[in-house]
Amino acid sequence: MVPSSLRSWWRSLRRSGNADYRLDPAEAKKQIDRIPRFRILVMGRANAGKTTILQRVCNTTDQPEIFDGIGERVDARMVQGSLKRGYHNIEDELVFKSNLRYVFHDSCGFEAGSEAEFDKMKKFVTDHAKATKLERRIHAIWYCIPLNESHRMVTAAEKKFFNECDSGHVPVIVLLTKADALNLDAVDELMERGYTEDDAIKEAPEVEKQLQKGCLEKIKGWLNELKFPPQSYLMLTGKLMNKKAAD
Ligand SMILES: Nc1nc2c(ncn2[C@@H]2O[C@H](COP(=O)(O)OP(=O)(O)O)[C@@H](O)[C@H]2O)c(=O)[nH]1
Ligand SMILES: [Mg+2]
Repeated sequence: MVPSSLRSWWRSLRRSGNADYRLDPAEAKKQIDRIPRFRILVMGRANAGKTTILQRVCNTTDQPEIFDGIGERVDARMVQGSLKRGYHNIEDELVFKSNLRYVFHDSCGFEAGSEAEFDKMKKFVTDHAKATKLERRIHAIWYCIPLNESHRMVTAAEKKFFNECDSGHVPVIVLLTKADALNLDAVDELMERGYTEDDAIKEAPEVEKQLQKGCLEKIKGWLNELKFPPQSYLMLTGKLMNKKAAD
């Protein structure tokens, strides 16, 4: 059974639906301490910034160690080699030595459009969402959407996932990554309006905030229409990507 306080935490996450939402660190710690290992499925297209977030959360720049579904170590080079060929296994557990409390699964594969990979991901979500043993369950899904490609923020892959994948009670949180790319967009926009480069750089943070807000609204507009919309959205700005916030 899921402890009731954990359920109420999920409910509060669901209710918040707010990009600025941050759990009080003390409360987060209390909840996380209830679970021996926090298991998270990380999704998002290649280069969305998935590995970077996991490293940030685990306070490391190391690559994760990889174990297969029965706890045998998988040679990292093999996985990287096979990753290129598209044989990455969602069941593999990614663990960082620096923080053994987290176990990550990387969905890498279905975003490229393969129906078989999508079905595998969906089965993984359904199986692990229902798992009766808390230890085997996935506790959250983090769906990374990068903001550096403004023309393709929400692609067919995101639409398919949020239309077809019912994660049950497992919260899906959209992480908006690479928000810093919008700073450059803001500078460009100001220079197009006739600002000098220096003035544009000075004024950029304000415009950057508006661009962030605009991206968030657009993404919410697209995803909240779908059958299984995310529970919440989190903009990973510089502030949130720094070490203290990552804790
Ligand atoms: N500008 C910027 N680059 C990022 C950010 N996060 C990741 N990157 C870069 O994007 C590339 C892909 O990141 P990675 O975490 O490997 O993506 P993954 O393929 O989803 O695991 C790397 O070169 C990262 O350094 C970010 O927040 N801002
Ligand atoms: Mg990666």
